[in-house]
Amino acid sequence: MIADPGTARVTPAAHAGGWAGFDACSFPQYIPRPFMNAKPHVAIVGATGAVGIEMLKTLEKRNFPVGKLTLLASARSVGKKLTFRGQPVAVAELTKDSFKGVDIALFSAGGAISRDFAPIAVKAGCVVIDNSSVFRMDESVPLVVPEINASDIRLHKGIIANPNCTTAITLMALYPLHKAFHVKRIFASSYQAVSGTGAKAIQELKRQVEQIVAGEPVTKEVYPHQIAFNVLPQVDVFLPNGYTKEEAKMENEGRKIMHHPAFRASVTCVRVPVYRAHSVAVSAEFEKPVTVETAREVLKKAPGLDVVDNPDKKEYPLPLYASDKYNCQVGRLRKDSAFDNGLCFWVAGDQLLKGAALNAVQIAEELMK
Ligand code: 2RA
Repeated sequence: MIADPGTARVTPAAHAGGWAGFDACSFPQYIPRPFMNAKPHVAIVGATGAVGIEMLKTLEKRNFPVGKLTLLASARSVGKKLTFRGQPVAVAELTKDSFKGVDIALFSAGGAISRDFAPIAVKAGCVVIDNSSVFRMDESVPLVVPEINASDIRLHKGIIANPNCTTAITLMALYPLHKAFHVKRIFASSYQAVSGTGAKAIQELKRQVEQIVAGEPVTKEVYPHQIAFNVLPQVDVFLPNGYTKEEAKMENEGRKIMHHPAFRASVTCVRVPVYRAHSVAVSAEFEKPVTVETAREVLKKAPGLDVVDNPDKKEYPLPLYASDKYNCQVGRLRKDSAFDNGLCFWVAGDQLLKGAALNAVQIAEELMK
């Protein structure tokens, strides 16, 4: 049985022997390969979605050595063509026979598709890099941010999970600080862009802004409330403890990625009328004393992270400028006034890239090493 990572809070004790306390999902049919094809056949499942399109662009931009490319989606996208290296590539329908000869499959088509098709792909001999939450807390599945725990990739049994976008962006700044000062707990609030919900939510924000400007009644299809000129303190569904699934992921996935079973996180996730890039305000408490200066030195050296922190010049990370960038940005560094060994910071990152497509392609790059 695979536990839904959003529904259970993982206790520190449950982590003691491994990544997590969930039942293992094993893939006995997976036969490890001695080496990866030097020019792998790559498939993108969910190729026409917001993340799928970014996966395609990222493979091209980073010159990933794609030998053959297969683009897969639901029947209604068949016939569409996407461009890769200047050539049109037709989208094919995802079926159980889609994975013959495929070496690496990047999945971003939602949890139900991953649950049904990832084991089929593994059985066909493919390594799956999955962007859904379905396998993240399964103890047989590495959950990876390459800048943090790339070595976990080697333990895969056919599936490697991409983390939740808000968690990945937060950890890009938190993990280097953890290595230096040992984090105990965080309190955080996220400011999440509508593209995290998907293409329909982008259209909803645009439509509502136009309706308001035109003095027309606002229509709602995606969110339960108007998102234009508003903020919604709900991302994903509520759990019995009052947190949402999105909020629970920060602690559960953070523990697994950082190999830090005692990590605590109390998070409020908020949807904001921003098209792209998530931001997170974090108050972190550490075991060791931390100063702004020592934290800045640590963060300056962190891979995949830019320090944008010049309050005198009103310079700090902004989602508008973090969009389309591979690196996350951190700023507003200050001593936390409520903790003895505390630091506040603000981190922003493109959730379609570091929170999804880029992270997946980075995992694929690690597989090639
Ligand atoms: C969101 N966490 O922003 C999602 C995207 N993966 O809602």
